[in-house]
Amino acid sequence: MSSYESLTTESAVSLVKKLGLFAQSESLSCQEIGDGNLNYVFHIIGKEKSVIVKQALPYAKVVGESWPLTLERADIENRALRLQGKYAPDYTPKVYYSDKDLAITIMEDLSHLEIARTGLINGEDYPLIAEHTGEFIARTLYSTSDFAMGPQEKKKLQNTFCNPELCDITEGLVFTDPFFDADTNDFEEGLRSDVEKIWQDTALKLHAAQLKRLFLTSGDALLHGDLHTGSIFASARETKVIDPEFAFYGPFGFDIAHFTANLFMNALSRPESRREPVYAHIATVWDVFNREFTRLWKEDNKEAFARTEGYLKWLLADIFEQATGFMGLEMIRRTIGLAHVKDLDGIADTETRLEAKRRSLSIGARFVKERRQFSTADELVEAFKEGL
Ligand code: SR1
Ligand code: MG
Repeated sequence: MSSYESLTTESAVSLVKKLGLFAQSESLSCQEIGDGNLNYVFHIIGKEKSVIVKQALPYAKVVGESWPLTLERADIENRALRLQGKYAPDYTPKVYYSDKDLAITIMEDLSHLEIARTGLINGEDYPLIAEHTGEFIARTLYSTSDFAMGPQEKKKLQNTFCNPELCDITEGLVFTDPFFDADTNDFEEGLRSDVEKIWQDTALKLHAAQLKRLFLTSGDALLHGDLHTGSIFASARETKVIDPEFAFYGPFGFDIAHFTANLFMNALSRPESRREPVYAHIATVWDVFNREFTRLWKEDNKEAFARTEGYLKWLLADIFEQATGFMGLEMIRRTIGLAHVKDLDGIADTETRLEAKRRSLSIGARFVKERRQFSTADELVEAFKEGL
């Protein structure tokens, strides 16, 4: 029988003391600081150290108890963090303790950093964020792929990261619902005619269906699964990727697509004169991803065809094409689906906000439909500028 009960600030403090992370006599401060959609996050501070206690709730916090959700995701997150910590230690928070029954992970306190989405909205540029995130994605993906592990070991690991309920959220909220008059959709009335055009755009729906199939069936590597700018803590020098509860074996292009889509949506929220650093991040993350993936491919590869001329070049081009499509879908769903982004929702002036959301929809749709016609990040940035 499971011993799950949801933590309070008091029971979170008792737990960290019982685990010996702090002395029984120490006076600790504890605050629930979770502002995500799904979990409680307790920040516990002592005299000399501090920790984060993250607990999954048996339902989606963003909707309430009417949307039950598996607690298994805490175990997925904890195991994904440990693997990401193995392959990309500089960019992953340290895990101190986890408990499957209580659905908790106790980890490094990153409160000296800031959630990148918040910082980017407030005009921070984080000069190293794209380089670090590109390395994180290339290393975690390559290291869990057939190329690095060999098919047998990879399949064994893949079996332990099935994550059907969280994948179902993505399949619904990202790939399906925005293209139909679904109850989960949430958009401003001023966008209704734009949204109805999307629902009637058969060509766009066919592309969405093709990309959804890729997400459903491609098990290339262990993805983070939700790598938007709210899943990154950053400063001018450091980057840490958090919250891999959506981790599962999926297509290589998915994580980089969500990172770049959220950068483009941040660019939409900035005045034109402040957009260049964001465009530079999009070029850098692709450069670094390609460079690092190539380095790992050449250094350690179990695939017999690894040195076959043209294979790596074809694979990187294929990843770019699928990522361009996934990026467009993320730009569409964050505008009209259930889960929005503060970058766009936070634009105070109604007409400016609606215009930015219309741009996110039209540019997103172009990325989805024309994904085969782009081959470099600079071309994506050019297309984005044309769409403004
Ligand atoms: C009910 S969860 C809504 C969204 O929040 C997560 O961060 C994922 O992006 C998901 O789609
Ligand atoms: Mg999250």
